[in-house]
Amino acid sequence: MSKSGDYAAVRKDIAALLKQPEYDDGSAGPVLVRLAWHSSGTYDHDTDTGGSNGAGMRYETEGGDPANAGLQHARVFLESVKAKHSWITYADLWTLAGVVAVKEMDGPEIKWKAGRTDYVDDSKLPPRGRLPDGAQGADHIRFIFYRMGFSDQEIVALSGAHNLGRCHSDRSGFHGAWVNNPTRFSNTYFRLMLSRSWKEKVLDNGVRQFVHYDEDAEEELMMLPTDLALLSDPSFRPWVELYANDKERFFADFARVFAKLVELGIERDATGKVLNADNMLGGYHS
Ligand code: DDH
Repeated sequence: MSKSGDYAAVRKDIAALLKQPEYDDGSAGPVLVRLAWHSSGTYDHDTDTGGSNGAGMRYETEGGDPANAGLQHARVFLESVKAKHSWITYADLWTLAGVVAVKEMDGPEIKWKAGRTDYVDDSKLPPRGRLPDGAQGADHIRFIFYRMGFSDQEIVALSGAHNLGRCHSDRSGFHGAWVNNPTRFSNTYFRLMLSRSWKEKVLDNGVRQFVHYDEDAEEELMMLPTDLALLSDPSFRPWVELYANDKERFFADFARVFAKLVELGIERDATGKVLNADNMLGGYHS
């Protein structure tokens, strides 16, 4: 057990569990990044509902949402960290794990602040259906991400996370990785999107995606219909081109926007103290 508030100790233990020789590409990193994103990406700006506060994926309504299939692996990986540092909230642990994983996979340093609560406020629960559907196009992407308060540029920067990890037929129905080295953060996703020819493929399960095969590659690479919508949309495309050509700029923008993502719905005072955590906890105990 570490001293309450020793986030450096938590970061160290998250970094130490990333190597998982028996799992996927040998790393828990990508699925931890997805856990941080899905715990935050239910946020709705207008109604101030959803977001990482409450760590709702611990419960069936959100945890059992088909959009979150597979994320139990990420939560199980983190249980040993939670056991050792029981003072940290799940909401903080899940978002911090994504931030640490990006950095450990050679990505940018992302600013992260503590203070999220695990108190479940029933009036803030997100309905299912708030996360994006990879089978759709640009209108859908905008509908989902504008709801959280992101711009077109921010949407493209965030999508660069698909440089990490892979699709699993038994989770989303899609299959394969976007890049050849899916445990190293880079701008390769944007470069491949622009430079390869993507052919439509209907998988045995009826799911439609796009694929490309390089002669010297170990496996066929893939893109979701939503990924390629970034190419065909005139307002998204210039950002794809910028990030493909300027890795530093992509890293800087990704770091800023991911930090914004994990802050959705978290209200802080000028000192950074979370306002909608202590108040709720107070109510909870009374
Ligand atoms: Fe994603 N994503 N994502 N994604 N995502 C999947 C995997 C991963 C969409 C669909 C899928 C973001 C945006 C979108 C990661 C991070 C981020 C899978 C495959 C699907 C499907 C799941 C599976 O089968 O296991 C769609 C649609 C969008 C969209 O923008 C329209 C964003 C914004 C992020 C982020 O982190 C900021 C990561 C990492 C993975 C790899 C997970 C793994 O297990 O590996």
